[in-house]
Parts: sequence; C-alpha cells; structure tokens
Amino acid sequence: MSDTTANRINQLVRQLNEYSYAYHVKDEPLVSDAEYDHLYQELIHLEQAAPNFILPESPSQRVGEKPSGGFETVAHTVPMLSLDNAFDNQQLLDFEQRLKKLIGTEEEITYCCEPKLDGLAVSLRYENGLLVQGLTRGDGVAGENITSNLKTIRSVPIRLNTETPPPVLEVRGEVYMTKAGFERLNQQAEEAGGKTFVNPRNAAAGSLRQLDPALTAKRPLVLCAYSIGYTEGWQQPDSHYDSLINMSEWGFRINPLMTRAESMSDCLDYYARISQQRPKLDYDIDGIVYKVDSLTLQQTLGFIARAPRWAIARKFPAEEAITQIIDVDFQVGRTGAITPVARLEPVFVAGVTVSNATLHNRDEIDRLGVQIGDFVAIHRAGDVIPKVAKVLLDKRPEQSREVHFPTECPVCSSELEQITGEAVIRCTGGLICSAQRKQSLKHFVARKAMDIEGLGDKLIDQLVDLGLINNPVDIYRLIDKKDILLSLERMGEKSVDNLLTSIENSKTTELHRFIYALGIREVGEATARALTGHFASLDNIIKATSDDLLNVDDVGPIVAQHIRRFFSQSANVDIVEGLIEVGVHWPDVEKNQTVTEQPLSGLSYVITGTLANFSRDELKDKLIQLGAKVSGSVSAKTHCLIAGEKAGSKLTKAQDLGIDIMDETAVITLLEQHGVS
Ligand code: JCF
Repeated sequence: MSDTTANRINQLVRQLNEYSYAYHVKDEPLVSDAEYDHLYQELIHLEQAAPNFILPESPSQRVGEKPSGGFETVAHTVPMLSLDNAFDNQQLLDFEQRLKKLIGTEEEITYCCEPKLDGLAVSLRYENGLLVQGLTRGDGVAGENITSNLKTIRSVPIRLNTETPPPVLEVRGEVYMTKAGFERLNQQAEEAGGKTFVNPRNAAAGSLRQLDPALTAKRPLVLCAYSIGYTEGWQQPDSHYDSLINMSEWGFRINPLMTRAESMSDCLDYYARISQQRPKLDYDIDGIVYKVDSLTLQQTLGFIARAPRWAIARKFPAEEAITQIIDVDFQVGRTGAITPVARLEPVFVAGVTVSNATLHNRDEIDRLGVQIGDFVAIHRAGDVIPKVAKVLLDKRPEQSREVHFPTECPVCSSELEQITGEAVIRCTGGLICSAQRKQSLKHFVARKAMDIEGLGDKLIDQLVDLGLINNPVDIYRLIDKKDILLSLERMGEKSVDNLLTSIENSKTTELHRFIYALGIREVGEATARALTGHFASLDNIIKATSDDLLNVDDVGPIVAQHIRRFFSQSANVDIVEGLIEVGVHWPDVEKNQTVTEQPLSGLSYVITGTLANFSRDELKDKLIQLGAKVSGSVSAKTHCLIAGEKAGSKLTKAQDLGIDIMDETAVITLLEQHGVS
C-alpha cells in the first residue's frame, strides 16, 4: 500500500498547491472551494495513516506548528533597507538629477515602478527551494523569527515552483491585509465583543505577531514580493523588473500594477495614474516606489546610511495637516444638540481647503485638551467631515484661551441637559428655541427632504424672526402672504413667484422624503427609506408598535422609541395632518420595495476655473449622476467649490465664506469612489 499511498499523497500535494497558487497568487481560481476541500480531506486522511510520507510543502503543514513562547531575534544576512522619500515632483526630479550626475550620463534612466504597500516588510529564506525561515524587518539589521506564522499565509510559497531552485534565495516582500479582509475581521471581532483594529496595517501587524500560528492562519493576510535580498549559487537577471517576473514564475505574488518606465516623465505619469486608482484598490498604499531597473547601475550607486541611492518612495499627500484654531463656535442643531465647531486658519488637506472642523461635543474637547489658539492636526480621509485629530501642546501659544462650553443655550438661554451615558449636551427649549425651530425648518426644506428651492437658510432665519413661519405647515400658507414676502429685502416679484412655485411643487413628493423631512430623532434618510419599504404607508408607520418597528432592518430600540415618541405627541400629529390637508401627497409604495439613495444627494457643488480632464459640463453631468446639485454661483449654501486652474472671484468668495474647496485630483478621487470616471 505504501507505494501507492506515497504516490497519491504526492499527486494531491502537487494538485492542491497548484489550486492554492491559482487562488491566492493569481486570483484565478481553478476549482470550487468544495472541490478543494474534498481533495484536502483526502490528503489529511492519507497523511494521518502514513505520517512518514508527509511532505514539507503539504498544505497541511501550513498550520501544523505549536504556539511559541515568544520570537527569537535573528540577524538578516543582508540588512533590510528602508527607502528615501520624495514628497513632491520636484524632489523626484532632484533624485533623478543626482542619479545622472553619479552615473555620469545625460541619457534617460529606466526605472521599475510599483505601488508602495502599507503593510509590514518581511524576509523569506529558501534553501534548495524550500522555505526555511521568515523574519520581520525589525530594525533592519535583525528581525524576529516568525516562520510558522508566515507559513500560514497562502501566498507564501512553501516550495519554489522550479526544478532548479537557487541553493539560497532570500526574498523580501510586504505582508498586508486587504481592505475587505480587514472589514470582515473587525466585524467578526465586534460581533464577538472583541477588540477591533484601527486600520489594515495594524491588523496585519497584530496578526503576524500572534504567538499561536493557528490564530494567524485565520487572518486574511497576503504577501507581495518586491525584491531579492540575497542569493547564493545563482545569477539573477540584470534587471530588477525581470527578477520580479522570475519570482512570479516561482510562485510569488508580485504587484500586478508593477511596471517599467523608460524615463522620469513616465514615472510622473505613473504616479498620476495610480493616485487615481488608489481609492478603488482593495489594499492601502501610501506612495509609489521607483527603483533604477539595472542591477549593474544599482551596484554602482550603492547606499547612503540605511537607504539605497537607487530607489525612492514618492509619498501621497498627507491626509493630515497642521493649522491653528482661531475660535470655537457653538451651534444648536435641530434636536437641540450643542456642537462645538473649530474655526480654522484655512489649510489644504488631501486636495481640499478646510476652514472648519467639528469638535463633536464637550467630552471630545476635554479628551483633546484643546484651547483656542492651539496648533492642531486636522485629519481628513476620503470625503468625510474634517476633524481635529490632535493638539500640538509644545506649540501652544502664550495667549491661548480655554474653551468654555456654554452653561445655557447660546440661542434661547434654556437649560442644557445631558442624558447619562450620552456625550451630547442638548438645549431643552424644544420649539421655544428659535435655533431648533430654524434648523427643523431648514431640514424640512432640504434637497433630500421636501426639496424646496429658494427657501434658503437666510430667508428661513428671517421668516422665523418675523414670526411668519413657525412650523412646516406655515410654509404652505406663505401663498397668502405674498405682500409681506414682497416687502422683504432682496425679494422681487420674480423670486417670490419662484419661491411660491417651488413650495407648490414640493407638495408632490415621496413618502420616504416626507418621513425624513419630519426630522424625527435618529431617523436619517436610510432609516426613512427602510421604514417606507417596510410599512408602505404613513398610516402603518404612525400605528406601528415598538415591536413592529424593531422588525425593520436599520431600526433598533432607541430609534423605535424616538419614532413612537414622535407620533405620540399631538403637536407632531397635527403637523403631519396639517401638511396632508394643505395638499402634500405622494405615490403609493409597495411593501418591501427597496428605496435606494444616491451618494451625493443633498450636496451642492459649484465648478470654476479650467479643468484638465473634462469640460465643466461633463463634470456637472457626472456630479448630477451621483445625485449632487450643481449651481452657477457660490453662496452660503454651497457645500463645495471645485476649483480648476485660473479660478477667479468664485474661489475668493468661497474662501471668504469658508466653503470647502476641492482641486481636480480630489474630484476625480471622489468620482471614482462612487464608481464614476
Ligand atoms: O511596498 C512596499 N512597502 C515596499 C517597500 C516596496 C519596495 O519595493 C521596497 C520597500 C522597502 C525597501 N523596496 C525597498 C528597497
């Protein structure tokens, strides 16, 4: 039996490794998971019966090792280098000038370019084709022996795929976690009540240093090879690019975006291209690595300190910037929440000029220990609201002032309350508080709600201050007050007519908009849509018990309570009935219909200046496609100004108004995040 068992084990190991390589390195699965598992089970069975025949490269050996008590430190054969950084194009051009001078040439240099993965560098040692050791980078001179953990990563070859492996080969690469794998891991951790990781890099680092390889095996890690660190008894190709292609043939994953560039100008193009793809990639990158392709030239150039002269990393612009807090204002929201907002010395962060950043609430002010006048780090990732990440205490100016959180509502002087366990502090004035009334009305007319154009924030402030409107129903009674409207500053016949027309038009709406417009606590757009899809009619929503409400995806006990409380107050029911009485209506909704939303709806953009990649109309269409509103002039209602080259007065106005400003690269990123290009 042994002979046939040995043969079958051999065959299975070869086949399974081929399938695993196709799946984990090539991203081109050859068989279904079920088929793989079936063969794997057969192999395990045979190996249990004949342990002498277990091959070192058997997939079963990836997870076989016992937990260790700690990691031993091992010196690298050749130190693992770091990379010099370039933060702009000029620094790249300087790098190229230095190279040309050192080499003594005027001719174009060929480079190899690849995205710089945001993970952890490791070194893998193969002897006669078999993986014998895997080390972390450590301090570059010596690292920790994490061989058992590295073996659990499916894209780490256990045996090189060649008949004639080099006697010794040390491969350097980056271990990282995909964004999708990271999300999944954190979700599982959250469900299990465990600790979550802040980003994929930390998750990868934590996973690699698990003392129990069985735990590492459960983490979605990937290895991507980026260079040969050392070899014996084998002549590697003279081109870095060719070396990597060679490694890919031996079974390593190399970055599919890696390419050769014939000149520095091609390198700059490559940077622009990858920057655009960056948000779509399923892994974090923090820059681009450029290497002189010729190994002969690399040897000529050598090293300085701990970095090679022949390579450089062009870093992406930071998502963090330092600026100063000019003042802190307190805004009263629709539900009375008092929000501190830091007014900033305008600063450019990841493609956008930012003038305001939220400080969230009092706890956050305490946590940060922030004072007016402080220098702070502002963080802005993707298209999220900028926030104050950190105070630079050693830069605190002498005249800095403490932030005094108000002790009463800054608008109506009502008492403030804080519910135990909640961070938010609220004005208790309810609709007595004109700030809350105004905010509720602004919410009601917003684009994602009843979408009443022409009823801007300033006009609402004015109408409330004059006592012309107090609640949403009053808006529909403005038609009888045309004379008063006409007497208001800057309200001509035309604008009054336009306003009354858009008020009239808003009567034809959709149920989810109506629900959202009511401004029930915690009922945002998504919840309004979920409620609409689930209950299909306003009556059903009003009648729904807490238990009924809890059956809706998206609705938890707190939200259910807010909804119940809202409809149990007669003032609210009167408003709902009043609105229907004046003619607000919507088409029937079918039960369980999904009511989808658009990513930029409710946001208003203005485009100015010359754009390199599209005409203004083209860009306008793309933004509208995502639900945005695009208008011709900058006002306080503008959410963001897109400024191309030679932007003029609109840019100045937006800066004066403290509106966010985006350059073309940031817009392209935004479009691509939402699948438009
Ligand atoms: O992707 C990376 N993080 C990365 C790091 C890629 C490379 O080609 C590297 C590196 C660190 C050092 N090359 C060197 C020499």
